Amino acid sequence: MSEFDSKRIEELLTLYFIMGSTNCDRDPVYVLEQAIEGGITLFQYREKGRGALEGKQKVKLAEKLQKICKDASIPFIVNDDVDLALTIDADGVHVGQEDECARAVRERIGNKILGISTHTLSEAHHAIADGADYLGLGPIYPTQSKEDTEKVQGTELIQNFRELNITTPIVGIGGITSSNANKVIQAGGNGVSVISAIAAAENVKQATEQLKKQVDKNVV
Ligand code: 3NM
Repeated sequence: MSEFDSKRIEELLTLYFIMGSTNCDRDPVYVLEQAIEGGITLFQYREKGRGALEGKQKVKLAEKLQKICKDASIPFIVNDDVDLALTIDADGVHVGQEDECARAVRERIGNKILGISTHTLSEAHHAIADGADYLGLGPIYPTQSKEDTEKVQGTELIQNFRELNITTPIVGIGGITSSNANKVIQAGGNGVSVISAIAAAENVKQATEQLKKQVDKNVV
């Protein structure tokens, strides 16, 4: 487990913004600053997809975005790149089922935050045994932001996990907007994770505020 207890992880998951350069048609620095002003609670650097930065350029953008997060006391998570997370001393790592083995990641990152994407009960049990601080469940709704997703799960997946006594912090992901975020929380999610609802919004700050309001209203 990480240095954060699960109550704190639950709070951090409230509005979890994920972004890389390929998700923005504007300067990612500007988008992140606006999202922070709007009230995000956690940030994940996910530099993936066609045209994603590599090598030094990837590290450089990571460092820029990390500094913005640090100044705002928003923990900075790196998607699926443990070397990068260790190089820049990020606050945590998020891995999927197809990424580096979660148990090995936990060993390498010590008490940094570890998030794991899971889609079935068996994956969830393994993730928890491997030392996950939180589970990412998705895609809850159809998404344009990731090509190789599992089938759409609906909020039932979150509800099922809770009914089966999975008490680990859960964040929903995939197609979440301010119109459906309430359902993710009502099903038992601790928060919502979004790319396009913030990164592609015309007014990033306002879109973030709207999402935050919907989540806060439903968190018990
Ligand atoms: N992971 P948006 S869905 C990064 O199902 C990611 O595990 C998913 O983007 C999963 O908020 C997804 O734009 C994309 O739908 C989420």
